Parts: sequence; structure tokens; C-alpha cells
Amino acid sequence: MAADTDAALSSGFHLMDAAASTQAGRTDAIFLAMVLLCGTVALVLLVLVVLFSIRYRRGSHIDRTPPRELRGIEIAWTIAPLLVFFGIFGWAARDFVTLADPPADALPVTVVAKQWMWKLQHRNGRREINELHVPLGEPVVVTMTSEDVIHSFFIPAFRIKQDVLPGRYTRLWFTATQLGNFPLFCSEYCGSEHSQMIGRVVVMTPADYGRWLAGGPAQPSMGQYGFALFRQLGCSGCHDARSTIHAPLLDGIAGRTTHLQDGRTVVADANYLRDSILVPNKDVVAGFEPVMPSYAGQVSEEDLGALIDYLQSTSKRDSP
Ligand code: HEC
Ligand SMILES: [Cu+2]
Repeated sequence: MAADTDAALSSGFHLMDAAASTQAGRTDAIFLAMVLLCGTVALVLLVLVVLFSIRYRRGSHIDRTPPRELRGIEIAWTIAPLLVFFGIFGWAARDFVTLADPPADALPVTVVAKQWMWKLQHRNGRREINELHVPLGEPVVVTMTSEDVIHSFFIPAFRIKQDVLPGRYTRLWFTATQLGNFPLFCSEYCGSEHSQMIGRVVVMTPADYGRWLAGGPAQPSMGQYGFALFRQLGCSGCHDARSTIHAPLLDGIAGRTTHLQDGRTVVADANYLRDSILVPNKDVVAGFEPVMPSYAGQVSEEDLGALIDYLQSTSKRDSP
């Protein structure tokens, strides 16, 4: 099976890790361009330093009258590097923005980091620890949070890294371009066993991945589990259309623009939904009383993820 070829772990001499995602080639190109550019400048300066120190050494008979002012040259060598740096900035910024904007059809995976392991869950409810199975050639978006301290989700072969913070969601997406196993590291020092917070990404053919995803113990999908919680925690008691309490309807809330009491407007992304549940008085919806209780300390990160997945799935269901 393809997953047996440990592409990134194979022995031998590598200057660079395998480049196994669509992002990897682009990041490598910027890296190479910077190394060449900086290397060339450093080399030219080095050669000039050596030449000048020989040419103008003490005791050499050479014309030492100061040169006349060459303003044109000074302006040119100030402006040219500036433009080059702006160019590099624009180039890198474009890739950076792309990384922050996952395609709409990307496969969602939630990640909860804790000292010292990665807990991952797929949409259909399948869970894994320190392993992430993904299909080849399909975009995958990971939404991450931490139960304790700051961690960092790092897949060198994909050239992606993102801090994982307690109290909020961060996300990242990638499309794998090579079958095999690739190391997953925590790259933010997070305590005594930080160096053992290691996992792997297993890239499979879409058919193998489909079989893998359907395997495992039978369990409710994240959305189904979230819906059960929605009733169990009493959310539906207020938010149901038939409720006697005046609370906003949550069908189709994800991505909706909400007007708040203090005049701000916010787009309901995962972080907004998270805060609505844990710190409801922070963003009170216009036209409603701040009567919603906080659920901080009552829901685990996994349950919160499932609740949000359920809220988000109501939008998908309603959209054409
Ligand atoms: C006691 C009634 C009550 C309960 C229980 C309750 N809510 Fe609310 N909720 C409200 C009210 C009222 C608002 C609007 C005022 C505000 O924003 O605080 C609201 C706002 C929200 C919003 C923001 C809505 C928007 O349009 O932006 C979300 C999301 C939400 N609740 C989710 C939940 C979830 C999930 C639960 C269960 C874990 C829950 N609520 C439990 C009354 C309730
Ligand atoms: Cu860590």
C-alpha cells in the first residue's frame, strides 16, 4: 500500500525535505529566490571588501582624493533594492493570503492540541490521535484549538505551520501531492514533553481514503453529535422557533452578518460562534436581551467543535 513508502522519513542526504503539497513548490521558490539574491549581494560585497582593502591598504601609492559626488548612482542603488524588496513582499504576501483562504469545498478536519498530543476528528465523526489521514490531491482545511498552552501545527513536507492557541480557532489548508507518510510536529515549545508531540500525516489515494474514513467504530457525525448537544444543553429551549424566549434563530447562521447592540457588525465565523457560546455578553445581538448563559467550563473543546459544526451545517443545508 502506498502509505508504506515513508517518503519523508527515508534515509539519505537531503538538502530539502520532500515537497509534498501544492504550497511546497511556491514556498521553495521564494526561499530559493531569497537565498540567491542575498547570496549574490553578500558575495559582491565580500569581493569588494577584499579588493578595496588590498587596493587602498596603507602604504599603497594610489590616488586618495575624494570622488566627486555621484548623486545619480546613490539614488539608483537606494531605489533599486527598495523596489526588489517590495516585489518580494508582494510575492510572499500573495501566497500568505492564499493560505488564509481555504477553498469552499475543502475537507474539514478539527484539531485539538494538548500537552502532549494531537487529537483530530473528521466530519463524519471518525477520530484519530497523532495521525491525520488525508486524500491525495484534495484540499483539506484544519481548524485548530488548544486545551492548554500554545502549540504549533507544523508539516515540514507541506511547508505549512500555524500556531494553535487556547481560547480561539486558527486554521490552515493544504492539498497533498504525494502519497506516503510525512511527519507532523509541534513547533512551539509547550512543556517538558514537547519534543515527543510528534505525529504523522498519511496521504492516501482518494479511494483508500474513502474506505479508511468509512471504517472504524460506528459513531454519530460531528453535526449529529452537535445537534444532540444542542438539545441536551438546552440551547434549543431558547433558540427553537417555537420557544417562548426571545432568542435569534440559528439556522444558517454561519457566514451571516450579525448586527450587534453596540452598533458593530460581525460576520459569524467559527471564532464568533465560539465566543457566542462561551462569552455570550461580549457580542450581544441587536434587538435581544443578554439573557444567554455562558457555557464556559461546561463544554469540552471537542463538544464545542461539534456544536459549531452543527451550527455551520445548518447553513450548508439551507444554501442552494
Ligand atoms: C436562556 C436562553 C438561551 C440559551 C439557553 C442559549 N441561548 Fe444562545 N442566545 C440567546 C439570546 C437571547 C441571544 C441573543 C443575545 C446575545 O447575543 O447574547 C443568543 C445568541 C446566541 C448566538 C448568536 C446569534 C447571532 O445571531 O449572532 C449563538 C451562536 C447562540 N446564542 C448559540 C447558543 C448555543 C449553541 C446554546 C447552547 C449551548 C445557546 N445559545 C443557549 C439565548 C439563549
Ligand atoms: Cu505542543
